[in-house]
Amino acid sequence: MRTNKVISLSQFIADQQNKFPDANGDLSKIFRDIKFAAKIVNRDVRKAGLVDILGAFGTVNVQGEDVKKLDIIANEEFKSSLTLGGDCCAIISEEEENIHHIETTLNKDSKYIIAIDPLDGSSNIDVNASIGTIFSVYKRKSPIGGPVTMDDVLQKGVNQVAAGYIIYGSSTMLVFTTGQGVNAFTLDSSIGDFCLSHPNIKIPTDGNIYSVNEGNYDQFEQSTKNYIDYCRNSMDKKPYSARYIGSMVADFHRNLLKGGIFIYPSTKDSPNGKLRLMFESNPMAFITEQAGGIATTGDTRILELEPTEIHQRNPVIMGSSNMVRKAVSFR
Ligand code: P6P
Repeated sequence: MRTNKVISLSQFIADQQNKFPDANGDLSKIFRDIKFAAKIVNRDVRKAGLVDILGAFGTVNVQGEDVKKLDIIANEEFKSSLTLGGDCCAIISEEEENIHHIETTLNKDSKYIIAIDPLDGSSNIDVNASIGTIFSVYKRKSPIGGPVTMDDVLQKGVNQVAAGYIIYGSSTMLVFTTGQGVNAFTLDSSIGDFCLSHPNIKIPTDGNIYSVNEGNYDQFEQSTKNYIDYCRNSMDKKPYSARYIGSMVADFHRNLLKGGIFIYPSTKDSPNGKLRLMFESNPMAFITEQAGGIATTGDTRILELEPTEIHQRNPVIMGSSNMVRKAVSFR
């Protein structure tokens, strides 16, 4: 008799926790809180077209971008769930300029800090393209119970305890790593839980998909142009395909499963590129490396970048190791 044992996210994390004798379950509770918020945001994303929660909220976020109502809702949802869960002492969010301190009795004595992009790719909300949530988990460096400092939140990507994303696509998936490989869980709405669907994901070392906004071609450095020209005219293997959704989580997830390269390079207008180190680059770089890929600025391993500002940006080249090496060889 076939036994399709369904493994839920909670069961998987509990099992992983058992492998770490000093683990006390706090990280498992962070995932519990993220999972809960993800289900709420998923519900709102799925009904976005029905309830009047679409359209610009009329404000702009710290990035100077129009904020859609779902951005606000998602940000509040994750903050609320992590606060009520009691295991997170501070949050930095792409939607907020400064540190969000959580000083309830429980939270202020916790050791975890969350960096989150609550709804990445939000310009795609109105056109029903896949969007996502991206998160990182860090341990505070200053003494537990004291005020959370900028030094606690501005940590190099190598210090991440965990990183992951939720993609609200044709199905809703939670993909994460705690440094023990990459695993993906698909939301089964019939039981209301995320179930293991893609264990131990490894990104193919090669691929034929390059993902970059070629509308910015004229603004790119010559080395980036040369690599794009190589992909367009490549004669040394089957032709490359250009795929660009404009939602990092969607472009990243496709490459993770099929192989490919994602590039958001520096441009004349944005010398540091567009993607944020703390909210997009670091978590996706951690996942990339754990899946066997490479994540670089072109000059530096992303996870080694020393943050100086909460919302700083950096150029990004990440994906299949052989493709990234080829792209970097043009620099
Ligand atoms: P562009 C979404 O706003 C985002 O931060 C990423 O999800 C996405 O990869 C990128 O910006 C798209 O930027 O300039 O190509 O529209």
